[in-house]
Amino acid sequence: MLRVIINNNADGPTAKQDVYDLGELPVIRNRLILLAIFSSTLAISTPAPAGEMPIFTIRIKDHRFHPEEVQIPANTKVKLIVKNEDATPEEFESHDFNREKIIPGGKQTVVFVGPLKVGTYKFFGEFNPDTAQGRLIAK
Ligand SMILES: [Cu+2]
Repeated sequence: MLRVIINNNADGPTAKQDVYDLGELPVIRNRLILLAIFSSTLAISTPAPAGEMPIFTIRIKDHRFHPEEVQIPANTKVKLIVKNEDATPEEFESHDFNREKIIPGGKQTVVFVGPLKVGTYKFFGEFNPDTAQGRLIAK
């Protein structure tokens, strides 16, 4: 058990002393630990710039994009998750924002895009360009 001894005056070690029982200290320490954990949780959940990146999911099904039009914020880097739900591979491609990525059947990939200025940016599935057509609308 811990005790804190406080001298009431400056008369030396024989002076009257107040003794405080600090049997509660472990509880205080536990609270401090909890506070520290809580504080670090706050620090982690504080949005970092990278954590704010908007995410958009585009599915490929029957050789078409779903949705075919995706609105994204202009002047902002965004993350596209492209899921190929067809059995055959597809190539997600765009000349407008200069990306090209093959996605095997049943797989998905991540494509980072931008920041793009306000405008319309086409993309297509190079293996099925007759049907797989889509566009990003940056606004
Ligand atoms: Cu290509």
